[in-house]
Parts: sequence; C-alpha cells; structure tokens
Amino acid sequence: MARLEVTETFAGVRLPGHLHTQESLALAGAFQFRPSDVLLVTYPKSGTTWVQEILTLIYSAGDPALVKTIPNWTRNPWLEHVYFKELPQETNRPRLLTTHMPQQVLAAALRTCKPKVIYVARNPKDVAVSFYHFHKIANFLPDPGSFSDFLQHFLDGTVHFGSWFQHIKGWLGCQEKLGLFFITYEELHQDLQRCVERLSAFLGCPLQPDQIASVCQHCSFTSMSKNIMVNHTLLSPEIIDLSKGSFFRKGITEDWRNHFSPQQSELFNQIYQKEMGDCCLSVVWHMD
Ligand code: PPS
Repeated sequence: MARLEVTETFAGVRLPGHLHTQESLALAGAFQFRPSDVLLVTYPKSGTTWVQEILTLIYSAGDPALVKTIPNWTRNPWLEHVYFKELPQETNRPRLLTTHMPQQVLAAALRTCKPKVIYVARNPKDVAVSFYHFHKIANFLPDPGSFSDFLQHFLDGTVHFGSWFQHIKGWLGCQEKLGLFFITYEELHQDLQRCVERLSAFLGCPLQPDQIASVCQHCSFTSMSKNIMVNHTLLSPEIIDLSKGSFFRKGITEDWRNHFSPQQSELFNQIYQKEMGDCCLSVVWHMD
C-alpha cells in the first residue's frame, strides 16, 4: 500500500490515499465499539502520538515494555487506516483506538455503544506550523508550498484532514453526550504528571506515584524521540523522509511565533474569533 499520489474524499474531507481507501473509511464509520474501548480523537499534529504513548503506559502501569516493542500504529491503531481490519480484535485488555475522523463519521457508531472518548487539542497556530513541517517529510501529503500558501489552505480548511475549526467544533458539540474527556497539548506541557493522573482517573485505572513517575519518564519528548516504535524510523523513506526533518521536530508550545508574520497572526485571530466565538471552548491559547 503506497498510493502516495492518491487523494480520497470522504465526508467532505480530503485524506491521503496512502492508508485510506473508501472501504477502510466506510468500515470506520460502521465500527462496532465496545464500552471498554478507549478512542483517542485528534486533528493531526495535536499530540496524538504523545497521548497514544501515555495511554499504553497507563494501561501497563508505567512498564515501558509494550511501548518499546510494539509500534504505536499496532498498539493504538487508527480506525480508518487500511490495515485496521487485519488487526486482531479479541483481547482481554481495553482496545486503545485512534482516529483523526470528523465527528459526523463516527457519531452513529458512538451513539449505540459508548466507549471512553478522549479529545486532544492544540493551539491551532502551532498545529498549522507542525503540519506544515510534516508535509515536507510525509510523501503521502501534497507539497505544502510556502508557509504562507499552506497557512491559507489551513485557514480555508482545504488541507488534507479538513478544517481544524470544523473538527474541534464537531467533537466539542457532542462533548456531553459522549462524556468526552478534553485535554490540550499545552496542559500536557504545563503539568504532565497532573494530566496523567486525570487521564488514569478518567480511565478507571488508578496508578501509584512511582507508576505515574514512570509514565512521565517514558513519554517525555527525549524518550519518545529515541523510541523507534514511534519515531518513524521503521517506515520506508519513500513514505516518511527523515532526511528532510524529524517527526519529533521541536515538541514545544508557541513555535508559531517563529513562523507567523504580524499580518498572518492578525488574520488567523480574526478567523479564529469568527469560527470559535460561539464555541464552548474554555481553553484560551496564547494567540497574541
Ligand atoms: S500525527 O502525525 O497527527 O500523529 O502527529 P501528532 O502526534 O498529533 O503530533 C506531532 C507533534 O507532537 C509533538 N510531540 C511531542 N511534544 C512534546 N512531548 C512529547 N512527548 C511529544 N510527542 C510528540 C511532535 O514533536 C509534533 O510537534 P512539533 O511541533 O512538530 O514538534
């Protein structure tokens, strides 16, 4: 499966044909969840891999054996990817699932059998920067052009995976109905230990202080960037070309300040205000 030049459109969203087919996307929409499932939902570049690592470590009580021996796409697979149907579904552990899908694709499946849903969000200015750099190394995404060109597509919602605004508004719109646990990349940065405690309480998986310390140690940027199960070195350079940049690029907040001109920042803020003004989002990112 390479299909590096193919783009699929599903539910109005453009997706890379590498790893997505109409069949795999339809299967995601019809997926039979179980109440014991844990579904991690993100817009790309929001902290997906970080939280995948945290979830595996929480369910392993801080033991790094699994995160060091099984790739993240096998232990926390994306529902919508082509290989998903091949993965064994019978397990006595909670299934840790991941998705970038917009809410409307999974709404029906989630309504019938409520898994635990975790939504991770990140300052969209930093998402745009991280996504831009990822386009340069991911050969299954289009050439991003200049940062200015890419930012315009990001704001228009014409990038692959669709509009950041529609994604977050869609999922937050059913926060109560799904009992969705909302957390941000910025909170993980500010107080990782507290976030691990909150997540483990939400999952009904309480940990001892030494186990929490071990989770935090093994999901640090330094540990993860060296872990071949997540740092993308297992992938062929035809798919992800790490000679052009790193998947674990900077791992910081507010890198947007190094990329946005004052005019781009102002335009972004105007659109953010227009799109998010009525939204119940209580997080205030540093947008100025
Ligand atoms: S993807 O492709 O959607 O799965 O990408 P995703 O994992 O959501 O986001 C990648 C960005 O998250 C950063 N990252 C981390 N930051 C801090 N600490 C840890 N442990 C960590 N793990 C991943 C990663 O560096 C990408 O952000 P940028 O800003 O590009 O560095």
